[in-house]
Amino acid sequence: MAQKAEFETKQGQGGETHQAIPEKGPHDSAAHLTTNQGIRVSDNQNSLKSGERGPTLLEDFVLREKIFHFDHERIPERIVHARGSAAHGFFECTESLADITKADLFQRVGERTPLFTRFSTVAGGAGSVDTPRDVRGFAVKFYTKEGNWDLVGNNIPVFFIQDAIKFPDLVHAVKMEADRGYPQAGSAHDTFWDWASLLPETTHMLMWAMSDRTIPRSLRTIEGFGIHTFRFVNAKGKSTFVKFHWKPKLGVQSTVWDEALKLQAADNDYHRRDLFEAIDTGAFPEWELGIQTFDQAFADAQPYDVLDATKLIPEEILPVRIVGRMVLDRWPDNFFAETEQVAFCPANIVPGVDFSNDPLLQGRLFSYLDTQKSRLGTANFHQIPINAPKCPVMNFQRDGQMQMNIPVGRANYEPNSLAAHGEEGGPRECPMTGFKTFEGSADNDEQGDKLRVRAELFADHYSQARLFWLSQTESEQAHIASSFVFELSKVGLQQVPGRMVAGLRNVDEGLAKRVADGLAITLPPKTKAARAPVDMEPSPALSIQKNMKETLEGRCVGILYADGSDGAEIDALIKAVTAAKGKAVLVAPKVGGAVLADGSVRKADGQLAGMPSQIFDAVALILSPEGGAMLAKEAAAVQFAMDAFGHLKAIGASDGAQAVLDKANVVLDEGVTATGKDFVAAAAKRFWDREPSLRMLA
Ligand code: HDD
Repeated sequence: MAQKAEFETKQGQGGETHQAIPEKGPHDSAAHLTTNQGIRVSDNQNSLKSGERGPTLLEDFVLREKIFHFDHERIPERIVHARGSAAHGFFECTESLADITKADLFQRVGERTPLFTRFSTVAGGAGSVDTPRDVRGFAVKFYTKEGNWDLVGNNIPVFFIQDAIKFPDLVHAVKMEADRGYPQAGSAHDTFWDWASLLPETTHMLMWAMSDRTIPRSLRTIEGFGIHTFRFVNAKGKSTFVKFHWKPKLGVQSTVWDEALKLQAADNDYHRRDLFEAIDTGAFPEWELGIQTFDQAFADAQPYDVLDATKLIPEEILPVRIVGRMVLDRWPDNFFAETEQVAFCPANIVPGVDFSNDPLLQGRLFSYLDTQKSRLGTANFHQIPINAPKCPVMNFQRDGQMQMNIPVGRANYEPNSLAAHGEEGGPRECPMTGFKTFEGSADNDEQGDKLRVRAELFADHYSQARLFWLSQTESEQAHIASSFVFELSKVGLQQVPGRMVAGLRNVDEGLAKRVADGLAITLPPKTKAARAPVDMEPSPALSIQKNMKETLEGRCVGILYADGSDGAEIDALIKAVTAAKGKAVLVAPKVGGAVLADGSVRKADGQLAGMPSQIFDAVALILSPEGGAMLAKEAAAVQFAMDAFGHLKAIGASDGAQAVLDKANVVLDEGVTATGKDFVAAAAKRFWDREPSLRMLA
């Protein structure tokens, strides 16, 4: 019987693979499978049974431990920003800021500080798609020599609310509805718009949320913002207000709405895969760090309050000074250990950086530390490797669940006189170099009374929403108006769309009318503004289209070919795309490839049915007349061309592709070219002018 069991064990293990791995010798323990107690496991395929067909035995500690650990693998996901992707990298100081901050990472040009950056969507769960219309989180943990500094921002420079006390309402309203459990990862539903339409302070951020900023092409092409006004403090104790900006090297790039929707079906992990592949191939994503710095006199002269997180400072008024760069050059070794367990907190600052009295920021200082305790389960979450500072950590905090350190000696209190008597006394305060909170109160001269109020200028909810609107191109305005229509069209509560449009009349009458028309509702009376808006000069820096970089770098070209295609034409295009630092991907009806005109077989990177054109920035169709005629009867090929055209992308086509283009209603314009030089130039752009001929926009 025993012999039989042994025989069955080996069979059950899937034969050859098991046999092919030689068992290591007794001294080579690294490769041995063990339990968590270090006991070597002889059989990882069969549980311990009473007899060949008998019940499994409770005694089986190998089975019990394995299942026990598995049962507890998941931790609570983040209450917001649950879906995220992250990478390691470094910050390099390119300009010394010693005059305005003593923060060590900004002192010496060329010095690098390791960091870990996590991007996220906000509303969806951890397993939700990458491309819903949503704000993107942009959180950076700098492991400085003086401790960790977390800059926890978003890809939009303003926020929905002015006071942290409203955050739980925002999150409850936007996440899936309490009774029905949907929608996942989207704001186009009753509760979000019910709440938002009742709160005029959301208007400015809503304008951004309805713009193409919330449907980014890639995480590599989003801006990042610290949003709040922070402080820098220099060695003399002087404070300077500062706002932080991350500017992507590749410029800001977004998708169009229909493309974003189709991407959800084409690839759930579109942004995660894109980030992974960029790092994997050595095309390291890069951002510049910029700052806007100002003093109290500047703040006092603005028509808005710099402590109000629903306001920005236009770059044209206060230019952004580039002081460093961030490069992401290493994918995490383990998703859970690093991306999931990383714990950001805006309260993590270093000497030389300090907070302002922004009431949104002040509330955040509590929330993040608090949430990590329920998410990571212990007050010792700072000891998890991804969260641990890379400088010494020494204090008298002790014990707690999952304590990983073994402090030695008796010194667990302070002050103590143990050192004077030959024992280890432990660390001491550092009055000279330790963190000191900035003492000045220039921005808080009303301290004293306890008031549940907001400062006067916070009541202006529309001036900057209008500034944003007026700064957009015609095409961007059409996208914003259409997004409002789309989102409000999903709202069933009768009272909500009109209420929203009534508020938009304070932003722009034309916008309000377009949204009302798009919903086929009568234009409601204007909402009375709590404070009359002021006129601000448009800021071209707030437009994506006005600032797009015409570059193929980091962009991806899909080349569709089939039996009979010209191999030389394919090769020439791959060469030209690669020379322009783009990536060429070969798509054929069958993944094994196609037989080219010269009889050779060219393998594809992907099958047509699994690689629709929305995953590319531009497409080329290199087809023989026979291949073109064949693919004109293939819906996926026709859709490939039709979507590329509809998503305003460049299309390079050989003569033989004409039948597919005709079927796809692709008409000639400056974005539709032959597959040579002109196409490579066109592939670096989007053709916004094409859009009005293709879809009805509000
Ligand atoms: Fe927050 C996570 C960004 C306001 C409470 N937030 C979180 C993350 C980002 C932001 C990027 C994900 C970090 C990661 O990748 O792990 N949050 C912002 C920005 C805000 C903001 C830019 C406004 C300017 N947040 C905000 C407020 C509160 C919170 C006002 C509460 C009072 N945020 C949280 C949180 C989260 C969080 C519940 C969820 C998971 C976590 O913290 O670690 O504490």
